[in-house]
Amino acid sequence: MYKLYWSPGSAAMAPHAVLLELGVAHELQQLDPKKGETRTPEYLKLNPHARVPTLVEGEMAMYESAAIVQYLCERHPASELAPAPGTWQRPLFLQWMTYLTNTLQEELSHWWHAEAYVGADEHCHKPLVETAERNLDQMWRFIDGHLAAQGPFLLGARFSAADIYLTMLARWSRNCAKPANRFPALGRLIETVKARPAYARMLEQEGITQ
Ligand SMILES: N[C@@H](CCC(=O)N[C@@H](CS)C(=O)NCC(=O)O)C(=O)O
Repeated sequence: MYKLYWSPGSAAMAPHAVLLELGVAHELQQLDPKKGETRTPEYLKLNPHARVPTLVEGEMAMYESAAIVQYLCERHPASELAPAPGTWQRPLFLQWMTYLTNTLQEELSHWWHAEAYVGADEHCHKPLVETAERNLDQMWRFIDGHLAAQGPFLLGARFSAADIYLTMLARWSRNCAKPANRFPALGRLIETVKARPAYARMLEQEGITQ
């Protein structure tokens, strides 16, 4: 039985949606970071970074959303949420998952959490946020171009957990000057993923309407 520690709209969205896609037994434990619930001694033993998500399975506890998603796909290969090791699409799946978490997610983090990078002085936030906005625009454009040429999904005709991850990140751009869903091919992918029962259920359970 899996246990997922989460908070609404956070990086836990993708693992949460993947658990529902897989249809595996799991327990959800909601935490409120603002109330210090990610900083209790018990939770810090599971996740020393005091963040969500964390996945627990028996004695095992792991953090990092992208790693959790990849682990769950590996544990449940029959779901075909990721291409199997050794198949030709596997490297592309790994490439996209790493690009999404390492590059796109990091840039979104600059946009949302400038203070974590340049300190509390708000004068320093503007240049970082503006740069992040420009970089994000280029990244969405790049992904949109890829989907237009080789989509409809990141792996072409094949839906995968990488599309779930991308849809989670796309939501985080909703307050940017040009959000991800304004790019046509990207917008179509987002709508397709949001229409999946598991993703829709995740949004409902997290109380997310926009
Ligand atoms: N790279 C991590 C990022 C985790 C992360 O930053 N989580 C945020 C929510 S999206 C969090 O827990 N923030 C609470 C805090 O910083 O107090 C992942 O993808 O799991």
